[in-house]
Amino acid sequence: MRYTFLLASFALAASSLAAAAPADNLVMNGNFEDGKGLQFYATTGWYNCGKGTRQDLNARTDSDVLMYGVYAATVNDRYDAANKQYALLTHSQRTGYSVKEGDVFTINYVWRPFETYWQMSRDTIRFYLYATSDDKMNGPVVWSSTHDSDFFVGSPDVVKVVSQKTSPVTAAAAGKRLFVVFHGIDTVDGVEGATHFARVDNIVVTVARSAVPAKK
Ligand SMILES: [Ca+2]
Ligand SMILES: [Ca+2]
Repeated sequence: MRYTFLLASFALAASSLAAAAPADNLVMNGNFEDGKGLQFYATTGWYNCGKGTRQDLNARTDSDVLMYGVYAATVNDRYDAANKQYALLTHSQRTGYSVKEGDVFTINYVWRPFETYWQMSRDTIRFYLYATSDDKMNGPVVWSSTHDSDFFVGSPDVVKVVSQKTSPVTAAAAGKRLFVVFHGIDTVDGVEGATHFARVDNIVVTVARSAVPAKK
């Protein structure tokens, strides 16, 4: 009887563990908890490909508006449209995943504005997934999918959950490495000016094979 109970308990524990295990997240350190400092060079997995590519800027914060765990990414909305340069703080990661034709990715994350330093009716979070012909971060793009969050509505004390699906990977990108980039963007002017901040956390990017072959 006791043995059966133990077995049942073990089975339950094992199934709970399986259920609790996250789907295969293609992003390393998507919760920003790994690292030995706040800067990009001290935050595991993340590189600043933003304007100036300064790795001494803060990739994450451990103060003010915390979300999950101790750290969250800090982003801003500055995008130099004239020069097509990303925001000053632009998190990028060369994942360990090689894309396949027809792959569709699901992007999940949470975010919130940083108090009043975010323009609710014009600033959003932008995620950009892509692959390049030479597998270099700034190489020729052969497939990409861009996704903006909605504008933030409601109390900035409540985090918003975002879940979006990319377009299918095209044949031209098959076998190339997946890059994940995100930053804030001012949808109205997107140019230099006052800098507005927000927080992003718990990024999970998973892959599902598309039922529909990608267009060639
Ligand atoms: Ca976190
Ligand atoms: Ca703005």
